[in-house]
Amino acid sequence: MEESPVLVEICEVAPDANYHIVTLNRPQKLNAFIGPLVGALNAAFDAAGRDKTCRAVLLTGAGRGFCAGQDLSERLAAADGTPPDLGASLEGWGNPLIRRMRALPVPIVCAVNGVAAGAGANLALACDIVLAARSASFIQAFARIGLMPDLGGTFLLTRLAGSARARGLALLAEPLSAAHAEEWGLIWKSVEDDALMSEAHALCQRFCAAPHAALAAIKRSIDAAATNSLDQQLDLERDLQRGLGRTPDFAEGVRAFLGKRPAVFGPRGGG
Ligand code: LHQ
Repeated sequence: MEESPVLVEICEVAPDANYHIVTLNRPQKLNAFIGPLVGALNAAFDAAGRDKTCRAVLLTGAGRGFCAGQDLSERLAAADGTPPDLGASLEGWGNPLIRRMRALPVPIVCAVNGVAAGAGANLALACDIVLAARSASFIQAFARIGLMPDLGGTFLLTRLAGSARARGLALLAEPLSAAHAEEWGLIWKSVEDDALMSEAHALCQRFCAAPHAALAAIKRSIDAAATNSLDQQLDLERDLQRGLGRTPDFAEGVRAFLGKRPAVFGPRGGG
């Protein structure tokens, strides 16, 4: 029987707190996207959203690559002379995937274990905390084959790296090392290859004990800041902070601070 193109493992940290490990699993093709893989990936994020004990998602790739973007052999094989409708692919699974990831109320930690190319690079950039192995690289490979960045790449790259670097990366389609990606602010950190997974797991474990509603509000507000005016953002911060001030986690955080002890935050609840 063929192996599943996406593996999901649930790592339980406490009875009411776990994280989901989502592994792209077509290592022989550097985890390039095919229909069943993207279907399973969308389903994996849906499941993480539904699981009220899930406090983080760890996304990584099996084998030596993270993800090489759309499987180009699938595209070509499907063409019977009629060009493919890439817009339909984006409408059908690509855009919903990025929207799901950004709407997920828990952090997504991406462990980029090897090359991240094309839509695979932008899948990584759409995560909340991106760790990359020193040997990994990011390639906005699209222009090499007559395409432009998708999966939010033009939005994410411009905001993360600035427009000069976004233009260079997209127009030249050259590999960017993990160290450079960190230096340019595209990712959180590049780490030694053999430390990648342990660092990613440690972050997810930490999120399992973190105040859930605060993390969800941080994720939401930082995303909103990309397009909000300062006035809109101030209003949003007021509203979200008002809600957070009423949570048991805030009360516990303050008690713990005053008592000079570590805080013990509650479960994810309905958020
Ligand atoms: C692949 C692929 C691949 C098939 C490696 N397809 N087989 C469009 C439509 C809709 C929505 C989403 O977004 C998009 C936009 C896109 O994502 S378009 C695709 C953009 N991606 C690329 O153009 C990357 C193509 N791949 C490469 O340039 C290289 O493979 C990289 C630089 C990623 C890695 O190079 P190497 O380390 O030298 O590995 P390799 O090239 O030998 O690849 C290993 C195998 O994986 C090989 O198969 P084989 O059977 O010969 O061992 C490749 O053919 C296969 N592979 N990427 N995208």
